[in-house]
Amino acid sequence: MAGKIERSIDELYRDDPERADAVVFGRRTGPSRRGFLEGAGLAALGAVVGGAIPYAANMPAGLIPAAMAQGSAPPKPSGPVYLNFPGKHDRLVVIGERPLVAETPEHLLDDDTTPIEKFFIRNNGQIPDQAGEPDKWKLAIDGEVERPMEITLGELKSRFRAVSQRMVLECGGNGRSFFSPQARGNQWTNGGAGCAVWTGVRLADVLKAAGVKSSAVFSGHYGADPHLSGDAARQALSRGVPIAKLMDENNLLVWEMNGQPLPLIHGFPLRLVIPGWPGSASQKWLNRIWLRDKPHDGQGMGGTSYRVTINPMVPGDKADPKNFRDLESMPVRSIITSPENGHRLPAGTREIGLRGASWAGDHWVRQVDLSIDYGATWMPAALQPQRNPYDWQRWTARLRLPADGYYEIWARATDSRGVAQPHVAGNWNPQGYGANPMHRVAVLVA
Ligand SMILES: Nc1nc2c(c(=O)[nH]1)N[C@H]1C(S)=C(S)[C@@H](COP(=O)(O)O)O[C@H]1N2
Ligand SMILES: [Mo]
Repeated sequence: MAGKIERSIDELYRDDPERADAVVFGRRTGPSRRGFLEGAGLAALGAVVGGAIPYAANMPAGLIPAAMAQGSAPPKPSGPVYLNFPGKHDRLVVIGERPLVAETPEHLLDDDTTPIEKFFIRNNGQIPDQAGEPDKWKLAIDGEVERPMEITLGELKSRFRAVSQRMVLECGGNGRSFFSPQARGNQWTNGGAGCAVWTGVRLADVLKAAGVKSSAVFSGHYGADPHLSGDAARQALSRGVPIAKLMDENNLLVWEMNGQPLPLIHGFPLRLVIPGWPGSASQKWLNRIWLRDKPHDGQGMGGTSYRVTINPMVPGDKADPKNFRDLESMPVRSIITSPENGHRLPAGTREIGLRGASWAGDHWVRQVDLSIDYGATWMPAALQPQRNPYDWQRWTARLRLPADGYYEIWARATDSRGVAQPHVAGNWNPQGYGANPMHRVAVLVA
């Protein structure tokens, strides 16, 4: 009988989290959904998560226990589909097959520098074939410049000074699966991000050589990947940024990743890296930068693409096109990279070591805090400095566990402006940008 209740709660959290919550926490009405876990609900939930819950009194209703969910999205009953792709780790999770999109589970982001095999993949179109000599690859810079140019990769390497910087690349939709109701698009958890060492020349040096006119206000980026339909007149993706961001010295024209030639899937032979903003600005297979006298209107600009609301909207409502602005700097985020969600420790363990990473778009992270009691108390992590702007910041912590049982460890980062991660994804928008709720992992001491 008890077994039946446990199984059904697990299933219920998958199928109908709201009802599962009502069953476990008791039905609550009124402005606060805060439930109190006791009696039959506590026993049933304890059985499902595999142990007593020392901080059960603090457990918030309306949040699926971390043992059963990554964030607030219920897991697929069928489980994840793992990527099978040359040179890639076999535990990257496929989010889409066509176009190919794959994310890195948080625990695989545990390296200081994300290895190529673990780096996420995001395509909007087809993967181009790449025959030919990389140094003969041509990049056009045209539009609002004094001297339009067509420059080869070989000339970029010989005419400009190369630099290497470790920087985060993050998909604009990272965290999208945490939105409720579900937003349209790839259902990323926190794994649409990685931090690699990028080698290339500064975009600003090259643009200065072309002579940026005062009429240039925006860029438009183009790549060689065919549109999914195969229609040669259509772009898979063509985004751009305002001129002030474009001229930032941290933007690179990149041909090496972690000291290796850029892999084809990451844009070989040449890509842009425009750190801190949605990854979609970092064009792969880059062959043209068009400087424009007005905001770019390429594929992926306008409407609700890569755009967030100006004033909050009712989740799920029809979007008012005038209420949107481009998503610029990515929001602050931290992830626990060790232990993995669902980690078990032997009974009697009273201390746990944690590692993680944190980053904050154009900003840096000034603090990461951890909680094992559902946010009642917080402990600061030891946070490492950045190597260079746009690097992520690794952190470590040791926490005391007062008793055996089921814990959720929550991580919350605060950026250099004082903006912290929320408990749940806010500012819902139709295509799901900017979701950065705290990451949490379940740990069982038993
Ligand atoms: N040419 C081209 N560049 C592109 C894309 C694309 O579909 N085509 N996707 C963009 C998006 S949305 C992201 S998040 C990053 C992902 O880079 P990665 O696949 O190297 O991880 O590439 C960007 N550059
Ligand atoms: Mo993206």
